[in-house]
Amino acid sequence: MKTICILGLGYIGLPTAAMFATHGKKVIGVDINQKIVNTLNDGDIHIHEPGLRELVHQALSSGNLKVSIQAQPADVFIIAVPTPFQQEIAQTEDGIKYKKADMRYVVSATEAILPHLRPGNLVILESTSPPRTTVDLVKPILERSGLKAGEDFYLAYSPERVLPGNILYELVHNARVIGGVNQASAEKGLELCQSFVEGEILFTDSTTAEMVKLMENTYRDVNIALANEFSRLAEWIGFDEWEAIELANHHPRVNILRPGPGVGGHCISVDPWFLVESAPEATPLIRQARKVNDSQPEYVVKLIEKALGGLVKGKRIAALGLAYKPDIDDLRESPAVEVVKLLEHKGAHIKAYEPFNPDRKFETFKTTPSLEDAVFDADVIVLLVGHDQFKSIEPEIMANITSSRTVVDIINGWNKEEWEAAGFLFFALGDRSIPVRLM
Ligand code: SAJ
Repeated sequence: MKTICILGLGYIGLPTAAMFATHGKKVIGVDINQKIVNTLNDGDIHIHEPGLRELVHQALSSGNLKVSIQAQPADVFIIAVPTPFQQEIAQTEDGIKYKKADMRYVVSATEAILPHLRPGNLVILESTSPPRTTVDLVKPILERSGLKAGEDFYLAYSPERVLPGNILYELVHNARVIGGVNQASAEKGLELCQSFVEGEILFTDSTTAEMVKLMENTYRDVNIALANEFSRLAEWIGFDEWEAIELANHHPRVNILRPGPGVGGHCISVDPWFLVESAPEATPLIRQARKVNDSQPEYVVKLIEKALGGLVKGKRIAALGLAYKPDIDDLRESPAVEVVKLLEHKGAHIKAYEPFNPDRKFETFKTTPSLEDAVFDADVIVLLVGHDQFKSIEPEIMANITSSRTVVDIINGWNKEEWEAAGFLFFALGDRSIPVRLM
């Protein structure tokens, strides 16, 4: 297994390609987007991820990594293309609404492998996919070659579970699950992973491996929904949710997650739907959690309205952070972007500052080049994402660069007493001091 062809050079494919290439494998990284291929060939990268630029540079300059828009013959093929959901909402006969996975990229990546598939090859699907994708979708396409999966070539599903922001460490150190269509396929996968994985490598069948990934992210989604629901209770009942969570988490079997503007990214806000799609009637809890998390931006907007004494129309709002989570540039499914869009829709004038995406154009607004530009004439400053650079802002310094004397902290990033001492009215998600019920 000397040569590896990786299809999809995104958040998973590119780090994986660079990792194999810097561990002695010959890697062909394939992306259908010519712009991405050009960027990489020009020595640049299209993703912000700590350490990735250096690793890709090392991989390319060693000659072990080559990038191309077309798949090429190899010993191993790894599919790491996106699996978004379809835009149209599906519905069961009983009227249950749900979102369905869009598997077009997996299908076309698998079809791109087909002309190059040879006896003895290993194909690994890494894209998060609905249960049974490996056996029901990928296998039949590859078997159009006349070769049999598990007999003539090896086929496995191995979910990638690295955390954006910490990808390079987790690629090496996380436990890895390999689900083969048969034992021999899983063993081949193990042999490959051993070239750089230092975490435990665990075997199973391909459908169980698909479920492992979906269950992990769904577990997280449901638990974040609970934390978000608690933030609504904080306003109803009048307690400080952050303090209550901190105290509850001293219990040896409790670990309540953090409330926030909602759940974003391409994983946790998407993957639970893959389970719902498989059995809409059997997944009411998962659906409800999605509903709670998807409605959290609306709730946050109500909180901002409250802080402004009722209406946001005509108000100048400085939004700090648009990424889907702290210290990364990724804006996919970001609830912070959703909050900004909802505020704009209600007639607010938004100035959003996103340090990892300054001066970026959105449909109806553009991010400011600097923090000062966003806040100087604001009526209210809203902290939406816990980027380190925001959490370390001194309230006295902010007081000097803004006309605003009101802040709304959605992520528990700032210290209420300090901001009040600097002359700000301080509102926060999950804070007892919100006087009137918002719902
Ligand atoms: N969030 C909260 N409260 C929390 C934790 C997260 O509101 O207590 C929000 C974040 O702000 C963000 C979203 O949830 O909007 C997701 O963030 P995350 O850091 O929990 O996870 P992701 O989406 O970046 O990465 C997840 C990880 N899965 C799990 O932790 C189970 C990662 O290991 C997976 O590899 C990744 O999904 C993936 O690719 O599926």
